[in-house]
Amino acid sequence: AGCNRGLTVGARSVSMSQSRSRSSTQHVTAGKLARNGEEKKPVICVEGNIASGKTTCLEYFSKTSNIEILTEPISKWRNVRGHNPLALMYQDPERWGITLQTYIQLTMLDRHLSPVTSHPVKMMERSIFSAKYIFVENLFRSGKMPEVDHAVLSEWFDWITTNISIPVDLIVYLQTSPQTCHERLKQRCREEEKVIPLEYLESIHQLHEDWLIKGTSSPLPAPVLVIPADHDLQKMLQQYEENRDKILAAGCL
Ligand code: D5M
Repeated sequence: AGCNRGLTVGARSVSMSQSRSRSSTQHVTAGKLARNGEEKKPVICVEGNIASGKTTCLEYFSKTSNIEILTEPISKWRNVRGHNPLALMYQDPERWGITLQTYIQLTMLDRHLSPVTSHPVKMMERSIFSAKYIFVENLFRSGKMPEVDHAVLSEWFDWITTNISIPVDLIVYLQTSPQTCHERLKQRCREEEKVIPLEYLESIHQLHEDWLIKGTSSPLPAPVLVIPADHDLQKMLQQYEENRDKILAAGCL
């Protein structure tokens, strides 16, 4: 109530058209099995390339706002009953891509459906949508995922998004250059990621741009707020401060 539903998001490029977003949202949420008694609260997904600074963004909001933060379940991807499908995927994507992506799809769905808490707003690191539209598509398009694996994953994804309500109210896109991500990746030194070349980050970047900026690849589940994220920590925190109210008002967009 009291929200201006015609509001256009974002200072820079809220570059998707509202009508496109709305129809996509309807496509994603229409006629779904809603969880009994679950109240509607705004859901914000923070999207961006690997090492684009999502953790810093989430930390800023967890410290400054009454908000529920749901990080990517990466510890699960690195240890499922003693196995590390994330490392296996980086070592041999043709063999293990489907294994990791099936598990990521499950764990991201679990995040989206996480039980209601008392926080008025929910902020997630990535989404089931970017898992499919960015990472699965990248594996497939680069010839590292067999067509049959892609078909099976797509059937799962389509079933899930047709039959289960997965509302998203705002996507915050941390827009970086692949070079910046490559530098940050080297600094954080995560064991599995030592094999990631710049070209991988360039492909992931391009898919983000096609999806969130150009609107030419996959449906948008929500409006997009773009935050340029090549800057140093201080400038990034300043941008989060400037955009804070707008982001937290996501449910009104
Ligand atoms: O991503 C954490 C790590 O997880 C990084 O190595 C990328 C990887 N990742 C995240 N989502 C996916 C999907 N869907 N497929 C394959 N790999 C993925 P970070 O960007 O640091 O949060």
